[in-house]
Amino acid sequence: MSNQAVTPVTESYDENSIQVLEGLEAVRKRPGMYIGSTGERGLHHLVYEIVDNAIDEALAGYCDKITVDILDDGIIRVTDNGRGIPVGINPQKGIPTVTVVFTILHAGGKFGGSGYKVSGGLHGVGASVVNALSSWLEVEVKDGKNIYKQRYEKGNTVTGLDIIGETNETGTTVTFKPDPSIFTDTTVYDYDTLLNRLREQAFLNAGIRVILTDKRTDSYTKDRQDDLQYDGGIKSYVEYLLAGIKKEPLNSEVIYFSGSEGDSTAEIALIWSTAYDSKIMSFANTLHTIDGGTHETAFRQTVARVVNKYAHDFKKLKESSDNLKGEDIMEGLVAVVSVKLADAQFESQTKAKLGNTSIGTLVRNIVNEKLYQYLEEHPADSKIVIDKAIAASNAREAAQKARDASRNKSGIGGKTRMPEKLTDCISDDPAKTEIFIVEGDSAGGSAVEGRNSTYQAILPLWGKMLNVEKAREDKVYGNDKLTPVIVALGTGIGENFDINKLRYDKIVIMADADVDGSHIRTLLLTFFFRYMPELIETGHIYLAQPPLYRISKGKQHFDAFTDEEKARYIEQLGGSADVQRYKGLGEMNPEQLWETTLDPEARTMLKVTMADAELADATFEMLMGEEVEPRRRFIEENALFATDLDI
Ligand code: 1YM
Repeated sequence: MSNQAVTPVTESYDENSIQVLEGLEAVRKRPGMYIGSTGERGLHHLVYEIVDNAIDEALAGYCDKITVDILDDGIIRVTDNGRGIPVGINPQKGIPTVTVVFTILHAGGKFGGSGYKVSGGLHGVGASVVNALSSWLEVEVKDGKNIYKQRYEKGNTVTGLDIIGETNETGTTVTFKPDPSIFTDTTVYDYDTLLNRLREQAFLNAGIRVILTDKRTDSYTKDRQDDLQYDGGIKSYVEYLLAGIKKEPLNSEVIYFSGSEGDSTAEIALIWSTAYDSKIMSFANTLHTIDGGTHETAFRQTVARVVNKYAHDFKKLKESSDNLKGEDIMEGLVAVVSVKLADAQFESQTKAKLGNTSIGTLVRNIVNEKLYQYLEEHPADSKIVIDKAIAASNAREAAQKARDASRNKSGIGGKTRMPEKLTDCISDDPAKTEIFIVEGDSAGGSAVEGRNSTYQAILPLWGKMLNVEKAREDKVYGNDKLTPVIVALGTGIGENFDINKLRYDKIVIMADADVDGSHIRTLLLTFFFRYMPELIETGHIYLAQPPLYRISKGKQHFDAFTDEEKARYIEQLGGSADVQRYKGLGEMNPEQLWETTLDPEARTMLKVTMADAELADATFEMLMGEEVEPRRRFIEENALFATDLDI
């Protein structure tokens, strides 16, 4: 193996290197202008710039494998099996093209040429910027005959383009060490940050194989390796996103369209899911356009238009009914929109928003034609999508009504209109009043008759409650069981919660000691925990404890809350007594209910606490799981997680 310099290089490189130095000095002076920041983002950005060149080579059809190795000492090595950066003398500069690529600012792939760079780079300035900001950088090019190598330090050529061996392979390897005097925050690469970006690239460029390996000897991600190749492209991306949100698909498969117009192409993949929000990712030249832009807007508008048109054309909506709103049609939608175009115009420095109007037209045309056709050809899928949008629309309207109701001023005297089912107390002194949330209408009736009407309000609830953990906020607002509770308490919920507006001192949940009662208790508490935690923290929530037995002998009688108590009372009464089992709140008469459960002098209540908020939260997290069975068991087995005696 020889170590000879390529002759023409040594001749002309001195004079050209002066010009080179001037160019790259600007990059070192103001690195932020070229890579956005010198923080962690900028550090990672260096890798993307080099990888982008390899991806361009892959998109040109000459390369199908790219490796990225994280080495010790903050060093990165990127290799591809493309043609290799040209090593011949560049006629304008008189030095090898590869040297131009690494040492002259703005020397990109197709300078002066016709094509365009499709893979993204934040500022598209490429290899020379990475070189300028590296302590050293080495490039190796294999051209099928020789292996060439050149080394640079802080952007300066320090060797000629040497031939260091022979080969019958082709490709480019770039190894660099980011300059710690530039990247003063950190020069430590994060595996997952690189992985995310490379995975994105692998999805957006179907078929390209990208292998990331952590070869550092001292890294908590040491020896990790990801081999990324997605022949399904953005279709696979949508499947990946769907798996990430852990929701079920509503369509039988990912829907995919693509089209092109002149130099521009657009690809769209989408699926509806059971999720309550949407996940729409848009890309322009493989750059994630976080703020969307013309391509994403066109997508959203046209999906809404097409679904509405189909729904009307095929009588899935009543003729008289309004169009479904875009936001309702978007509910549960998971989609990737990827466009590639020659002259991408971004509305901001960060390339977060695409501005080209022509690409909007392309996306609109594709979705108009192909989504409509898809809906026509898949009537079962279409019905599910439309039903989901109608459900979203109903939920939204119900939520609005409930929100209006909870803020509703009657217009006369500005007082909030109370729920119909509420039998309020006479006093409006929030320090003295109590509200009993009672399971079932009949128990509610007895409670109304048996209560102290000055201080005690009764609100009956009936039927199965909604599981707050499984519901979205608007469903909570719109739920006909919970709305009266929210309105009666007066505080509002979530962000709008205001404890100063609380209308009662004690909020007492009154439910039977059976499975249904336990269900209602747990769900109400879940609701309070999630939306009004302050009520628990400040000790306003109680559980009524109706007794299980009445033990009587002659004129004497006792109520027992447990079997042990029952046994004790029987003994007290001389070993024999009448034992009556209370079957449930609904079967108590008003007097019994007062004596056992309502009378502040005689009743037993449990105060709900958040003694260990973290534990409670973990419990709710568990309840939140997708699996119904463990949750059902929990609800049945746990009367509650809280409880202080309060007599
Ligand atoms: C590890 C980084 O840079 N690969 C790479 C870069 C180029 C080519 C091939 C290439 C491009 C062309 C022709 C062309 C570049 N070439 C240039 C320039 N991998 C990596 N692989 N032949 C080879 O675009 O026509 C810039 S990048 F300017 F020299 F053509």
